[in-house]
Amino acid sequence: MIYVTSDLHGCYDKFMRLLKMIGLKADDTLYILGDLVDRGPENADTVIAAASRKNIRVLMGNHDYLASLMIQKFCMDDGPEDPETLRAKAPELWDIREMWLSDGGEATRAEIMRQPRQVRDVIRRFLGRQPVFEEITVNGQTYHLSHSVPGREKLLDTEHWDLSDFLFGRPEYDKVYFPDKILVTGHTPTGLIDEASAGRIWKKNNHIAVDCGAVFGGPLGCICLDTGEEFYAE
Ligand SMILES: [Mn+2]
Repeated sequence: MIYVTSDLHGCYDKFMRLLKMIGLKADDTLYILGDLVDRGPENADTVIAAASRKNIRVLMGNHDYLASLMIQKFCMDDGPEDPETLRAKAPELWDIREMWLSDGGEATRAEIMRQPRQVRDVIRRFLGRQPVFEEITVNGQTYHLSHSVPGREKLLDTEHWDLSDFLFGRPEYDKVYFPDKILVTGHTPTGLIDEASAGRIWKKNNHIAVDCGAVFGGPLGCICLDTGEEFYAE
């Protein structure tokens, strides 16, 4: 069976409950469409749990990309942490660091700094090396999986794709992109697509949006692509 979830954001307990709920077997695959870290309570454990299972495939989200870069630049030394010393390591990224910290990165940073250097390195490598999209076929139906997608015109213009389109893109949920392909994405909590769908997986116009806002108090949503069955770990 193929399962898809997204936007764990350090919600380790919900992640563990979801794994139990779906009963993930050795020959099943669970896709996580990015944003393993930031905002939530257990970011390091969430990454390690995902990285250590062969039947879990992770695609990169914007928070994973940024966390990987920030850990590499600012979190690998154990020396003094005064702002001047830190800033000197990568002055060109200092503003981005501030943005990351205020957008949920502080939770990840604090946890990462408590880990041995070797573990930090494993986490930042894992977060930084995942693919941004994957296309799969289940029961004859093709699915495009990624953290996000850009607008329809941009996605159809394959020559001008940019990495950031799949990390920060703004999907047009009111448009069918492909008549024969379903786009499965996270990144946008479903309550923002349609208020009535808050906390539930949203399906329409050959889109499936799976981010149910686990870190904002919603469940961690998951869909089985073979059966259509939905799972919600509270
Ligand atoms: Mn995101």
